Amino acid sequence: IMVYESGITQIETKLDILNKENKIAGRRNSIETVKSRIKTPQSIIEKLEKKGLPISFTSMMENLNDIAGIRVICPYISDIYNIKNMLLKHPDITLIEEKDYIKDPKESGYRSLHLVVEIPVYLSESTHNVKVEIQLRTIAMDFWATLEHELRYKTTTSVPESVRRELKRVAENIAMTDKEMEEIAIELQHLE
Ligand code: 0O2
Repeated sequence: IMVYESGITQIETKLDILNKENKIAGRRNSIETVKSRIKTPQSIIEKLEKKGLPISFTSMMENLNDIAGIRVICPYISDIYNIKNMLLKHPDITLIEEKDYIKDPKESGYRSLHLVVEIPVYLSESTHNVKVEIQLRTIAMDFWATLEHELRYKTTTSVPESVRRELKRVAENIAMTDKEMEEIAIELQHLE
């Protein structure tokens, strides 16, 4: 767990440096908030069981990519791709997997960019390549995902089809608003 926490810290530091650099250069902040978490043992066991995988330390290390998770919340959609490109330029970061749920939203309406990256963590006598899942999304996407997660994932009864459709419709409205806000921001930039 300490190694996973160190992986998170290293990526958080990279994001923090980017923010500071933007500030000094007088550019607007491309990161609104950064949240991180380590998956709980209970949640790790549940995920391995769900996938029909053995419950062991090796199985966890080999099969789960989201033990260490970072969520980066950005003002605009373009910020998401800028941050991705910036992170992937770092020689110590290797992209393992990318799922672009902004270009191809999930059936539920969920939108985010998911990256699984590997980063080396140097201990006194060994080096561990740690996988970290980075979820990048806008403030609007985060608003939807947070409330939908609470409503859908955590309910014990299954969500009726009509409610699923409603949630998807709301996600589409939000996506439209995201695009409109970015267009306004670009228009204002051109005036400067
Ligand atoms: P938690 O508590 O957020 O960690 P994989 O993880 O790749 O083995 P899967 O399902 O293919 O499994 O991964 P996917 O879809 O790339 O990402 C899973 C995570 O994305 C979820 O984590 C959620 O955080 C988020 N997510 C995916 N779909 C939805 C959705 O429809 N609504 C919301 N609100 N979030 C979603 P966990 O593990 O479910 O939980």
